[in-house]
Amino acid sequence: MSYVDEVLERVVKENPYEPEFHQAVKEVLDSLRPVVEKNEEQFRRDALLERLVNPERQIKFRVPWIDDNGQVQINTGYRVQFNSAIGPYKGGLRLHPSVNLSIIKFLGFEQIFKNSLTGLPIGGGKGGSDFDPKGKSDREIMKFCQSFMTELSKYIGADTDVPAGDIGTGAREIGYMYGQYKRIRGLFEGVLTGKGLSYGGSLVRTEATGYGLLYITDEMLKSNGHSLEGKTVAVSGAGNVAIYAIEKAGQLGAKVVTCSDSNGWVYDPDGIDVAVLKEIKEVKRHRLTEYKAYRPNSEYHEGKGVWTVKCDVALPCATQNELNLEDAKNLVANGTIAVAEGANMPTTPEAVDYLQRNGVLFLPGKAANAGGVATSALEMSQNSERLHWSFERMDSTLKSLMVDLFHNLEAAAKKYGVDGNYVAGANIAGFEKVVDAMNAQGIV
Ligand code: NDP
Ligand code: 2IT
Repeated sequence: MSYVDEVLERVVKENPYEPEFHQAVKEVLDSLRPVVEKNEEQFRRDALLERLVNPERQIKFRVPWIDDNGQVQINTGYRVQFNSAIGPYKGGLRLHPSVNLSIIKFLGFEQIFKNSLTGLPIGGGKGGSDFDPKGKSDREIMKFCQSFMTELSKYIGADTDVPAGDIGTGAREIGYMYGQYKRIRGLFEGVLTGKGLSYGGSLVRTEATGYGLLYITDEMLKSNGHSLEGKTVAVSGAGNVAIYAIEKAGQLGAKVVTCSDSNGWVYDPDGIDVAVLKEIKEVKRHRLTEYKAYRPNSEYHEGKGVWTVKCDVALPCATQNELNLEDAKNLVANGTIAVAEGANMPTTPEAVDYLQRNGVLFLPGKAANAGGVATSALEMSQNSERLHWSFERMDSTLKSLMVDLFHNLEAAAKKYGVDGNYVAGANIAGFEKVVDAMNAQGIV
């Protein structure tokens, strides 16, 4: 049995009931086969892949808080510190009722390679809780965040582990968590990113994931003889990533005709009005059912349906496994030329395979959504030098970083004989730097 297959088998056996984690590991290790085969003897002797798939540390804790009725509520908190070979652990905190160890481990594992691809000195980690922010009052959110940080603060720090936002964690939650960290540790330091601008946050961090997704998608299209100009785009999600993806797509001359939340989806033939979307989602924190009241020409549908709409480019920006084989077949039948993942692992393995076999350009999340964490790393730099960079400087740095990232993974794919396979290219390019650092630092 090959070394990769042996490790895959062990991962499934030793981590039962973690399907998302198995899925993420399998995708990465499968595409690393050409690299592993070249170094099989050394990697096996050093148990390199076993060390890569085993988190350095995983922390699970109780989060008690009191709701507005005086009832004590209990949630579970997680922080998985996966790999610190190239820098302090870095990755978001997800607040969603679906959160469990499998989801945090898949996200943390992906983060190792994503962070490496940015070219910046950040290791991989992820955390979160099964807390559901929906329907909670502002005070309940604050109480949860304070209790969560009371425990988490023991394990993080500006030079050790720097969390940020993810699903359910935005500027409001980061603010409450930062306040509690400062109160407990007495340190005003860059321990979280995605902070507000008045207390150490960076310009462009809010926009970074969505903007970065569009910069790299445009570069991929150009490299293949197309461009975003004049294209019709389908986006799923209506959160931080989706909103700024829609905004930048418009600025680059494309028209986005869909968005969605967990209840339903919107089709706007004239193009999603991003100001309306921000008003509904960022200001009012309401549901997409309201969109039609602002835009009478649009349609609202219950359930799932974004991928049935005819589009040139599809950008899944909601959550894992939201684009399946049937959706991929719809996209191919509708003539879609490119899919780029704004979310983490939104496309199922069968769907990725179908898209690639049918000639659709496919850019995986660890490359396509890396602009968010890259900008977080630049927020860390600004905090360390106690300076603040301009919007223009941040935006142009983000853009050139995404363009370089694309060419690096394109070159890595070519080097290993899988030209045009950007999944393999991203995994290989991300892996090479991490392995080099792990080898240099000995068996730890
Ligand atoms: P938000 O919480 O801001 O928005 C999430 C959006 O996705 C909402 O519209 C939400 O709908 C929808 N959604 C979430 N879970 C589900 C689900 N189970 N089924 C259907 N719809 C769902 O999160 P972000 O925009 O920050 O994150 C979106 C994705 O992007 C995630 O995969 C995240 O890991 C990834 N990502 C985020 C980065 C960032 O900087 N924020 C960076 C890189 C990746 P509803 O409101 O109904 O729940
Ligand atoms: O998935 C991700 O890359 C994020 N949620 C952002 C992490 C970060 O540290 O900015």
